[in-house]
Parts: sequence; C-alpha cells; structure tokens
Amino acid sequence: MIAMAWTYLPSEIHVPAGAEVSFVVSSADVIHGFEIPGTRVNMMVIPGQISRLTHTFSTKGELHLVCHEYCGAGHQTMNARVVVE
Ligand SMILES: [Cu+2]
Repeated sequence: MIAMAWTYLPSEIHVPAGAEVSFVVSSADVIHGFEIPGTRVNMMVIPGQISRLTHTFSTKGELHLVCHEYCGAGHQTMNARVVVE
C-alpha cells in the first residue's frame, strides 16, 4: 500500500481470515502512521523506506486502518477499510 496525504492506496483491501497477511507500505510524501486499532498492526510509514509487518486476522469483519502520526491538516480524515472475509 502507499500512504499519502491524506489517504491510503488502495483505500479498501480484502484479506482472508485465518491467513497470514503481509503489509508492505511506503509513503509518497511525509511520515504517516499505519494502525488497525484492536490489533497489533501498528507501524510508522517513512518516505524512502518500506515498512513491513505480517498479521493473521482471526475473525471476519470490517476494520479501519488509521494514521496515528500527525501528518497535516487532513490527518484526522486519513483512513482505509480492511475487510476480513
Ligand atoms: Cu496522519
């Protein structure tokens, strides 16, 4: 995924429940956060670097991916949807 002010691309992802999912993320502009509250998915996204993290979602449902590092005027609106199916 790509993080940029103030969204993630893609802004919605579908992942399988019970499978190990690898997130590979970079930033197109400034430092952003990458957090899915209620899970251990939590990392910084830094321009020029690739952030990687694996996670297994055990239950189906819709989760929100949010930016937890202040990145400018639209920071509080920066999110994406993660659908575990
Ligand atoms: Cu932000």
